[in-house]
Amino acid sequence: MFVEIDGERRPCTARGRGKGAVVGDRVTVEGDVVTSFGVRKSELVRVDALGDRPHVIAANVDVMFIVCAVEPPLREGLIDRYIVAAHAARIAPVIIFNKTDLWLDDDPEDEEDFRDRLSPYPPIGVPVHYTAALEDRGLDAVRESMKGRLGIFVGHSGVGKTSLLNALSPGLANRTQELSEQSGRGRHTTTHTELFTLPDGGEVIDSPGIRAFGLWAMAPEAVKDHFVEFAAYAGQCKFANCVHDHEPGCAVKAAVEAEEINPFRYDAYLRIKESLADDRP
Ligand SMILES: Nc1nc2c(ncn2[C@@H]2O[C@H](COP(=O)(O)OP(=O)(O)OP(=O)(O)O)[C@@H](O)[C@H]2O)c(=O)[nH]1
Ligand SMILES: [Mg+2]
Ligand SMILES: [Zn+2]
Repeated sequence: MFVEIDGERRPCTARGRGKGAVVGDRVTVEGDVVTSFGVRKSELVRVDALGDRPHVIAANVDVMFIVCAVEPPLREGLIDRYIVAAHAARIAPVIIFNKTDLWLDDDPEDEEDFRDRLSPYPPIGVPVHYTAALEDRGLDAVRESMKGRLGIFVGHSGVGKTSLLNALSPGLANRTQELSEQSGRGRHTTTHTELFTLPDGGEVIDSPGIRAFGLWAMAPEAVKDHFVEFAAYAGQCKFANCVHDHEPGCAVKAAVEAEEINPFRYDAYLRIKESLADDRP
């Protein structure tokens, strides 16, 4: 692993407890050996490829930048899962919708459609920033939300996470490019998770794109606690342990019917809850 010491990146090995260190950890180094890491203020966890073991992706993250784009196709389902994971880990979620150059030049209806689909998020406290990384558009708001914080870029492969990083900090571009070329692939797909220090202050972790995001160790009954818009109604449900599904006298469902809660978000809730129930042994 690489450790940044006084602004310099050094290759290190790990021993003992140090082997558990992940990107974002503040580590203790003896010589070039990582021996330990500090108490974490947050852990971003997901299920590994086999679907059963928890895997800490990053530590100490303050803000999760959920990157999506005009293409590959926008999937709100993935955004909703990321928001649940962020909330569970006490990480602030922010959405970045990238490649807006592809809509602005083409079809105005396209733009309206995307803005519409992302409209449920700001009211629940998740800002949406519209960017075009390749044209350096919309990045100031993103820079502002990075200051003094540790952020992570997550989202599907090809949405432009690494391009955003390069646009935010042209100084970092060269090195990222270099690494990509070394990998010898046609596409500059990110293959490992790495932390970058931004010149304007703040740090950001670039991570490889993923297809799906497994929520580890979350009981289906707990998912409701991570849909913040339910909170104002949940206390009025007939049953104290209501999971806002088929129960009679459910105030959350009533709020959905009255369109006080966004029906798409409610559907996302049911889907996530059910997917976790299916996963149970
Ligand atoms: N038109 C347009 N293309 C973009 C923009 N940002 C990125 N791209 C292109 O989208 C492709 C993927 O960009 P990357 O930055 O490698 O995407 P990534 O999210 O890092 O992908 P992974 O590392 O595989 O997860 C590249 O061909 C970029 O040039 C943008 O704002 N507009
Ligand atoms: Mg990348
Ligand atoms: Zn209810």
